[in-house]
Amino acid sequence: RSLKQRLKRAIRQRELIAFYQPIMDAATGRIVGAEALVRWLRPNGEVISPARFIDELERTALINPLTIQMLEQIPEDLKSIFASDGGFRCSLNLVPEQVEQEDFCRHVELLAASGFPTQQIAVEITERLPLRNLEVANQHLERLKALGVMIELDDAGTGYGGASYLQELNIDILKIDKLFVDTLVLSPDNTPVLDAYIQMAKTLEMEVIAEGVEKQKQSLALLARGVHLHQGYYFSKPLPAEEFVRFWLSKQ
Ligand code: G
Ligand code: G
Ligand code: MN
Ligand code: NA
Repeated sequence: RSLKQRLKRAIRQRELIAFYQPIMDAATGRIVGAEALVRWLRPNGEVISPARFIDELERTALINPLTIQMLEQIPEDLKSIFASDGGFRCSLNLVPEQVEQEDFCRHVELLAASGFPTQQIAVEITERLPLRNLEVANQHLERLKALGVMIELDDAGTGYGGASYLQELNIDILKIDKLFVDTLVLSPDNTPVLDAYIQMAKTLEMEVIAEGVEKQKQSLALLARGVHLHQGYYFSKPLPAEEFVRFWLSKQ
């Protein structure tokens, strides 16, 4: 069978599930949110990384049913957390094409109509792929924002958008890529590009999340630069839902 056929079946069988990586407020040590990241859990227990299948999902439009499953899974997996912390926010990844289509938007509206507090959801739009129809994209983003959904720019500075996504889209949160956070290890006193991104986010009145924080040294250097929302292996790798909920409880 082709990868496409196997993935189609895996979605139907609910073998593609969300793992959750905590987003910390490093200033307080509290978990303020999570990013949902898909994993392929094979019946034999093997866990397959999205690096091996996300491109195929994107090419075949199977990314759409997968994303809707993720959107439905998040409120269930994290029910107890959403209920006890109204400020907790979970993000999921969209490819630009999904912002140009109405489908995702409509599902979030259904979720809101079902009573779920959609201000506890955020979407990450990657800059790795081109966005063609900015006008339509903006209409859909406005519908999401009307439901309180936060819009995050993912992989900022690494892809197609350059500053144009920032200029053209109504972004709330800038996710600073690991590429730039890494410079805090290589040359901690000389990180001009990282510093420029932090400054730009400040000027544009955007929140910042630093990704790929692997060392305490990086976390401290980011705090010194006024960036307190951190995500990375230093705090935790992405965890299965039950483990994530236990991790969250242990930090309360
Ligand atoms: O979780 P990490 O482990 O290996 O993810 C690898 C890549 O797959 C990242 O670029 C991440 O953004 C992407 N990815 C993970 N889950 C999803 C998802 O649900 N949708 C999309 N579009 N990309 C995802
Ligand atoms: O592309 P995106 O930012 O959506 O995906 C995040 C990717 O980064 C996922 O593959 C996730 O597993 C990975 N990741 C998260 N934290 C770290 C980290 O501290 N170090 C490294 N190398 N990868 C990380
Ligand atoms: Mn992401
Ligand atoms: Na990223």
